[in-house]
Amino acid sequence: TASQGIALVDRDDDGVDKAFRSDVLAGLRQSQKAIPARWLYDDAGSQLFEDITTLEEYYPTRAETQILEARGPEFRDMIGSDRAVVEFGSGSSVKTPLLLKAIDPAAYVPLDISGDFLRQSSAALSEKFPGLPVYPVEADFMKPVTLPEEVEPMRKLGFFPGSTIGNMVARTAVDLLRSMRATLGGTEGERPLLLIGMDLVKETAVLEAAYDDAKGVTAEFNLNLARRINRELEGTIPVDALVHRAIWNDAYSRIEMHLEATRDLEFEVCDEHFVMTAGETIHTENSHKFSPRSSNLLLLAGGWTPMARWTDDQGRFSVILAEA
Ligand code: AVJ
Repeated sequence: TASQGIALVDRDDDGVDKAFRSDVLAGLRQSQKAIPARWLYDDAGSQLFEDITTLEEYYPTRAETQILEARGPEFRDMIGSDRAVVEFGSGSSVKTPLLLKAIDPAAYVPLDISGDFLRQSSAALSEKFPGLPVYPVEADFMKPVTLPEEVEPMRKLGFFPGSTIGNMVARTAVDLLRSMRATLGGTEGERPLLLIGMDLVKETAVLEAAYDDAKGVTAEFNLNLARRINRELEGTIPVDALVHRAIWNDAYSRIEMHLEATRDLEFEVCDEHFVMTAGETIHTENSHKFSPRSSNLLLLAGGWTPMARWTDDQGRFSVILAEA
């Protein structure tokens, strides 16, 4: 595609990521300070997230992996082997090989905004599946993406595991689902399919523990955002004066991560002055949790008709197959 080989990050003369700077400054000017969750995932943040997935309290990765392991034959029956699997956000995880092993698809097309990450995970997958054509595409999948012409004639299966959809507010999630439809194309008789992971509502204590683990790895993941701001945006945030909070917002059916000021404090970011009073927070992430009904409603609003759903043996997490 046109974007292949071209870095998608727009930097100023000092090497500062312009979108990061404008998101942070705009977010810190709000009365409820808030920074989009995507900025949690620099190299250190991505590594910390990988560590989170192995924690006792963090059940989603294990629950979804169990579903993908157990349901392979059903996936193969419903999806077939003639499709190209298009993964939104190329996983370094074990989930992708599980799906590829189960359905033995015609091609694999990982989409990712980070070219480095994309090349690494594509190389690892090609080694694991020597006969599988792999066509990595460096792209922002929040918008419709033009796929390589080799896969154009094939029917598509979109794959979006991890309940990443849960990080978006409903309006953004619907926009993404519609973009996915556009990316995957298809006609009346050639409808694309989507296999999507969506985490389920459960006991508040279980949810809050999953996002505030005893070892403090999730706290480090959250605090890393403040460190990243200090590092990349000439920030003077007193990180020692912030604490990690994971709060269940029942009205919005989501876990919220915040960084809370333990005292009145002041700091600069890119020469702009900010103040926080004790107890005030910076909202850093939403992780929406779904019921079977709310997940169906969201998918339908985004142009997808649910066809089948699976949960792990403890009913914690769901994987849904939907048709455009
Ligand atoms: C990768 C976005 C699905 O919301 O569960 C884990 C991120 N944040 N612990 C999630 C996350 C804190 C995770 N997602």
